[in-house]
Parts: sequence; structure tokens; C-alpha cells
Amino acid sequence: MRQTWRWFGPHDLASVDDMVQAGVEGVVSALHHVPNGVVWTPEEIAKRQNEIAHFKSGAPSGIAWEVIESLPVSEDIKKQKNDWRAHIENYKTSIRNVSAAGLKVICYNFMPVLDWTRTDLRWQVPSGATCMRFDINDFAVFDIHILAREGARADYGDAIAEEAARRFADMDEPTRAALGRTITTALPGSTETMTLDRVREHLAEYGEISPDQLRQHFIDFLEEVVPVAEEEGVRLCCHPDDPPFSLLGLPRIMSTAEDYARILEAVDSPSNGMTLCSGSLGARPDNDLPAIMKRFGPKVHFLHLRNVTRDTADPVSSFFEDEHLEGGTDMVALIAEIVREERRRKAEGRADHQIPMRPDHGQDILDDLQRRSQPGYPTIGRLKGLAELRGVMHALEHPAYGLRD
Ligand code: DNO
Ligand code: MN
Repeated sequence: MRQTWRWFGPHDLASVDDMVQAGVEGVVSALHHVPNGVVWTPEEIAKRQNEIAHFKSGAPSGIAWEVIESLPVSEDIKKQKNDWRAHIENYKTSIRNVSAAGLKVICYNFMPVLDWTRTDLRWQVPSGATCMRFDINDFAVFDIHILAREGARADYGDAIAEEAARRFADMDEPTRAALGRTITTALPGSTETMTLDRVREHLAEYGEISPDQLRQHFIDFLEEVVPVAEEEGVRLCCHPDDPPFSLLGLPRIMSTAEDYARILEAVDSPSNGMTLCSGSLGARPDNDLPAIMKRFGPKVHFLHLRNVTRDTADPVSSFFEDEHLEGGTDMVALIAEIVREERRRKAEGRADHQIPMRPDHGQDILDDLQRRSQPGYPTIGRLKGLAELRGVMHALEHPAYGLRD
């Protein structure tokens, strides 16, 4: 695995110096200030590359921007409305521009309206560390009572709906407003909070779009952009839905192994691949991460490694972001499958035999607790995760003590 780290740019609390000290080999970044649908220009791309290439002192850092996360797919493209055709052309231009700058891995997602969604960004675990949590009951409070979406109650079982009613009654106004803000703040890289009316408008626009139709829109998009990626030697890799189930009645189509199989087969190309995010997919008990790695190995172009612990074994459950080696995913088994895949690629002489991996999120620990980083992206908690994952990787790759098959 190539050890990478997400960096939000010069405003990130972690500096380039910090990344190098953490043992980072390559950087994952994006031009968050460019609106969705707009072309990434060579100038803006070069500027970010230059920021990463230097320490605070101005000396060369020795690390480079290696993975794009994300080149966002606009809502217009997902809905095939308004400017979607122009946005697809812009997407192609951006692929060409980043490729000309040497960037060959592009992560994106196809989640309608909400990207990753949590109900608590600083949930405390017994040690005093904090992490992100998705609580289905709190989400139902928002959906049924705060947003008051028509028909919402029917999307939850009685137990959840009743618990949500109790919780809503117990919450004061500021607590309700804070919950709404947590859920509707477009994360990450942006601090834009959608008003409830804006959320309702979005939902209305998706009203008649079924999961199959959204999947078709996705395939239409890929049929346009994958040939350009192929020409450029660029690997596109779709991030899974997070959490991997429908929210607010919106279609979600990249939540399971079967969802990936359909999309990867529909547009079969080395440039159409997957971002294996163990924390996102792992929030569903029926997603077996080592098996997914084994099944899609050659198409896995980027790895997000983290772990979640679910409250229940139900398909739709509350969960929190646990430590990297704790939780529902057997991380050693998953990394073993990754090492096997990398060995196969190496044997084939593939240049991309090392798959870029980042410790996806981390818990806030030690000084992180005072620093208020971008939720999920504390420096020390992620460094801890990276170090643990690196340890597992070294052990499994060891010529004498590591994996034999
Ligand atoms: C959260 C991230 C996601 C991811 C996008 C990829 O931390 O893993 O927001 O960046 O979904 O497009
Ligand atoms: Mn992820």
C-alpha cells in the first residue's frame, strides 16, 4: 500500500511538515474552492501541487499530490437536469487537465444530495477520545420531526419511530437546531449548511428518480467520461455511499458488492474502478470487506481504511467510528487481501501495483481534542491509525514472517 493522507489545503490544521513527519508518502487533495461542475484549470492544479511540494521553510518536501478526492459529480449530472451535459464536458476537461499535471487517480462519489452523513461529530468514547457517530434514532428525529418529510415515518420500523418521537420531545430548540445543522452541513471540505427548505427542494427534485434510473444516469456519465480517462491513463474510482443505505428516501446505488458489480460490468474498463472504503461499506453487516477486496482486486484503485462498530446486526443500524483495528471489519484479513492483490499486480509488471491507501478518518485524541480540526480529520488520531495500519502491512509483507500465499 502506498501511504497517503488527505490534505484540505493551506488552511488544513495539519501542515506539509506534519504529513512528512507522520510518514506520509503521497497526498490526497482536491480543489474544494472550485464549484461543482466547473473546470479545474491547469493554474489551480499547479498551485496546489506547489503547496504540497514545499515545507514551511520553503525546502522541497519530497511528497506530491497523488490522488484526487474528490472531483465532484454535480447534482445536475446525477439528475440529468439543467446544465448536466455541459458539466460532463467540464468533467472531461478536468480529467485531461489533472492528467497533464501527472495526477492519475480520481475518487468521486454518486450519492444524491448528501455526501457522508453523521448525527454526531464529536461523540465521546470511554477513554475521553471523540469520534463521529451515526445514530439512526437521531436521524429519524431529523427526518420525521425536524424536516417533517412526508411519508418519512413509514421508512422506519415502529421501534425507531417511537424512540425518535421520545427523543424529539426531550430535545430543546437549540439541540434540535444543532442536530439539523450536523446532518445538513455538506461535508467535508465545505462548511455550507443547507437550510431545511433547500433540503426539501433537493428532495423534490429527486422525487421521481428511482434507484434504477439513478443507476442509468451513472452509467450514462461513465460512458462519457471513462473513454477520456482511458486515453489519459487515468483511474476513476467511485467511493461507496456513506452510510450504505437510503437516507431521506433518496436512492443510493453504491452500497453493496452487487451495486459495484453492476457498475463495473456495465462499463468494463481499467479506468472504471472502486474506492474501497472499509468504514463506509463496513456499516452494513452483509458487506464482507476481505471478500470484496478479493472479488474486485484489479479494479480497486484507492483504499480508505477505517473501522466502525455497529450497535445492532440490523442492515440499517447506528454505528460509531472505532479505532482502525477495532470494529466490525477484520483489518488484518482485509490488508492480507490487499497484499495478495499487490503481489499479483507486481508479478504482472503493473506500474500501479501499490494501491494508494489513506487512514480514512481518525478519532480525536490527545491535542486533537483542543484543536477542532475538520470533523473526522484530526492529525494525531489519523497518525495513530496510519501507524497501526503500517504495522500490519509491514508484518504481512515481511519476507520471512509475512504472508506465504
Ligand atoms: C469522508 C469521505 C467522503 C469522500 C467522498 C468521495 O470522509 O470519505 O466524503 O471524500 O464521498 O467522493
Ligand atoms: Mn471513505
